[in-house]
Amino acid sequence: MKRFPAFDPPEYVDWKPDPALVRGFRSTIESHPERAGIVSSLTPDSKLLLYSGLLRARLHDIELKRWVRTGVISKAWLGTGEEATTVGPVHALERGKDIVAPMIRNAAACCEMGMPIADMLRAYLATADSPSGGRDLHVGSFPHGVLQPISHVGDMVPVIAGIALTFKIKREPRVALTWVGDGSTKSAAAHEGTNFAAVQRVPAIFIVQNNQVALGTRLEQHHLPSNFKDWPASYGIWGASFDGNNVLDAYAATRIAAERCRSGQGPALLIAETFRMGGHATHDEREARETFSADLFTTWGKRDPIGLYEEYLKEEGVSERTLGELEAKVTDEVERAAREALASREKMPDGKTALEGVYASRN
Ligand SMILES: Cc1ncc(C[n+]2csc(CCOP(=O)(O)OP(=O)(O)O)c2C)c(N)n1
Ligand SMILES: [Mg+2]
Repeated sequence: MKRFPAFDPPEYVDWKPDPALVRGFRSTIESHPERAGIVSSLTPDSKLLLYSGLLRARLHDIELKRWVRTGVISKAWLGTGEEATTVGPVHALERGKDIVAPMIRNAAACCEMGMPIADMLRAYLATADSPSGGRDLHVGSFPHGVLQPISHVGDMVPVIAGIALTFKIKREPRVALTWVGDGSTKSAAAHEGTNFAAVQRVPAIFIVQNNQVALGTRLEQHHLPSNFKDWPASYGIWGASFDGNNVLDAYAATRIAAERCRSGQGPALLIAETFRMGGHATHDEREARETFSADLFTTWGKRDPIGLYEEYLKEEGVSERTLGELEAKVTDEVERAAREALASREKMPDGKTALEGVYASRN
């Protein structure tokens, strides 16, 4: 894809495929027969939809970064480098039926569940026609099956456990999914919610999104084991790890988890290993470079989830022209959404509307 020197992490600007990592992308899937079977049953179109999803996620974030740099907004929380951990799992769900609760770094879940990108961007502008009427930059849309994130990290875990419990009680073959940051796993709410889901055997998927950092605290400062591999067993539930920079691995692992949920086998705890290629938000990118060694950025920068997936698709016979056409389409979609959202700035909410929609009506 086109790289953006003004907005991309420096490691992405001149991104070149590393042959060993390109081979590794494929062998990660091939080394797991069940996942390999799921990937081989994907149609060429579904594989391209995953590619568009990754591009949409990246370009949405680039638009926000552009807005920060040009003074439209003061700050944005991005998912750069972690796109596959959001896009793969959402595509593995039954959209229109299942429910997701993205955290702010999983914004791409909104558009991949069908929300207009313009609405996602409007949330940052707090316009009257934004999803929460200007109340909050956290985005959700119940009709699209997307819960608006609660700012308190970890709190979506018990919410998702509760929604999954209703699916179980109503005997609906539906799945509820949320992502939990490595740091957020340390919250009481995440622990209570995961344990509740475990003992009630509800159809919930929890994805631990281990991007190696929580704000400015490195993983080893808040987590003594070197990874999360033992966590599913500690709750007595099924779990698996996937490569958080490999959209196909993320997709296949979630498909397996969702099928288990739908057939009444209880919740799943998936662990995604990935890396935050920027700051916690746009305000602390310099600090993030001090939090981690330059080597770590170099290592993970080579594993750009979009670059690696492009190489995979090319090996599968997808032409550069097809990739380019898709990129042009998604670019146009995001640029149009940005123009629409900016036009909404004429519609700022009246102060009194803050009192509306706080409580559900009785009728
Ligand atoms: C309960 C609670 N404590 C602290 C915060 C402030 N806070 C927001 S994001 C964050 C770090 C979360 O780290 P992690 O769960 O690893 O997610 P990441 O940002 O890395 O995606 C913190 C401490 C909060 N929002 N909620
Ligand atoms: Mg984290």
